[in-house]
Amino acid sequence: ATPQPPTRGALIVIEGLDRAGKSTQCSRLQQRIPNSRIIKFPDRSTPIGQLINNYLTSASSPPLTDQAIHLLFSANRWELLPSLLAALSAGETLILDRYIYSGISFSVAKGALSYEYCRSPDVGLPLPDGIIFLDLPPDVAAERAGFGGERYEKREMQEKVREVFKTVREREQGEWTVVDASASVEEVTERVWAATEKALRWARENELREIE
Ligand code: NYM
Ligand code: MG
Repeated sequence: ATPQPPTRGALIVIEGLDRAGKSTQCSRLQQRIPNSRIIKFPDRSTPIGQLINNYLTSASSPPLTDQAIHLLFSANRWELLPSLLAALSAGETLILDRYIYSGISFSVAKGALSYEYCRSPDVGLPLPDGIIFLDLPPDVAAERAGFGGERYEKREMQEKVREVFKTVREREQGEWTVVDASASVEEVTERVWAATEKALRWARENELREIE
């Protein structure tokens, strides 16, 4: 018989505001899913990622315009695309800590860029098999650890981002699951896992699609 190519890996996205518990949930998933890897966006290790890091830590002077930083966040995803696709077709499951949905939500929340403008540079990237949104009111998030010094880590900004994320969930294709991230870590873990099992099943039976 002809050797069969390996089943593709799944593309799973964890989204949420700063301090919603994304990193914890990503590493729990990674431990639970064989042959899986976490990819964090922004990936600050690349040259584009370093520009993004400078912007977030206010080290770029004068600061980049809203358009410029928005396009860099997207370019940071496009530069990783070949390695993401190679991993998926080799059967590796990718757990993304943020993706285009953070890209749209944070940039729209700043007030000057339209929704359509913000989503357009990401059109053509792979569509996730499942998107899990860890929902946490910003006041609860602030109590958890207090915001750090990075740009966007302000209460009013986080409130706006949370609002835009609601629109994103209504408008963006893909299988969305909202998990109340104020529940205990164990409860959140179980709900995230239930959504992930669905995504893993979906990925076994369906080809990878592109964001339209
Ligand atoms: N962020 C993240 C964006 O504004 N656009 C994007 O496309 C992505 C992926 O960067 N406050 C924002 C959200 C965060 C900040 O992310 C840094 P992290 O996960 O805290 O390193
Ligand atoms: Mg952060």
